[in-house]
Amino acid sequence: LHVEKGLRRALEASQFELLLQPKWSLADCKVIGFEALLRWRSENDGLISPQDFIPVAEKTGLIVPVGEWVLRQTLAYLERWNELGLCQYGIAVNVSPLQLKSGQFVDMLQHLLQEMGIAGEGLEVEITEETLLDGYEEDPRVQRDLSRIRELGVKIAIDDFGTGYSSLRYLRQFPADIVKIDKSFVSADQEDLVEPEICRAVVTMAESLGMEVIAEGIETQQQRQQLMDLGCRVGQGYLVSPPVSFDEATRLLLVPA
Ligand code: G
Ligand code: G
Ligand code: MN
Ligand code: NA
Repeated sequence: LHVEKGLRRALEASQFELLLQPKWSLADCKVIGFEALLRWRSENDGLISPQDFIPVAEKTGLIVPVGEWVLRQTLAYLERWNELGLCQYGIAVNVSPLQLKSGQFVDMLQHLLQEMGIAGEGLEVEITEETLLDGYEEDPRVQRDLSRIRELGVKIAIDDFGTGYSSLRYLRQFPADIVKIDKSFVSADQEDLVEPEICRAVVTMAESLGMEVIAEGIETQQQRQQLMDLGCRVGQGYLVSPPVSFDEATRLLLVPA
């Protein structure tokens, strides 16, 4: 109840901040796009991670307005970059299962793109493998929603891939453009890849299906090199950058390191 009240106030008092984490080319570490990651700066409890408030937002239905705020903010960022001539950079947003199940997500997405005059091509939607596994066969609406999202030009990425205990052959049934290898296979406390065989299998399978692969959680040069050797081309992780503010992200694009 405490968190629910806080979330309502956060929406009114704009206590949310949407950080951006770069996605980069493994070969030269050049930034090619971003993932939007939400933060809540609470008056009483400081910075709260989405892991701690998204579940409450889902239970209370507040995930719908929170999700709308995230989308609006993302489109506002893209609009700003368009004005600065930085229109080749896209942003991926995380969408929770409850947002999809609310049945309002795609209508809202379509409406906001129209209202703000932004092309869907600048946007990606990240949906976890678990959500896809749960929803895809049982709920025909999820399938229809995914098709509609792609018709808007928006790309679909399967997030946290490999954690949903699905076998690789499930990959072919999802209408996705991008597969994100979960960071648990990439980094832990050592220097090398944790599960090179799994990374290789995902890369091979995704390539044969014409999907792009992004490796998450890259923290060391060794991991970057090993992933390149496995045929992976794009990555994300602290090695190049943690999630940063919009201004910092824009600076990265205007003044490349
Ligand atoms: O940034 P990070 O560690 O702290 O994110 C923690 C979890 O919260 C991740 O699983 C991430 O996908 C999720 N998350 C981050 N931002 C959002 C968001 O805007 N919406 C939803 N639904 N989940 C998010
Ligand atoms: O579940 P999802 O993949 O959407 O969330 C990404 C999460 O991973 C975020 O919480 C983000 O802050 C975190 N993250 C990003 N880069 C790294 C990294 O290099 N190492 C670790 N351990 N976590 C990372
Ligand atoms: Mn994600
Ligand atoms: Na992920």
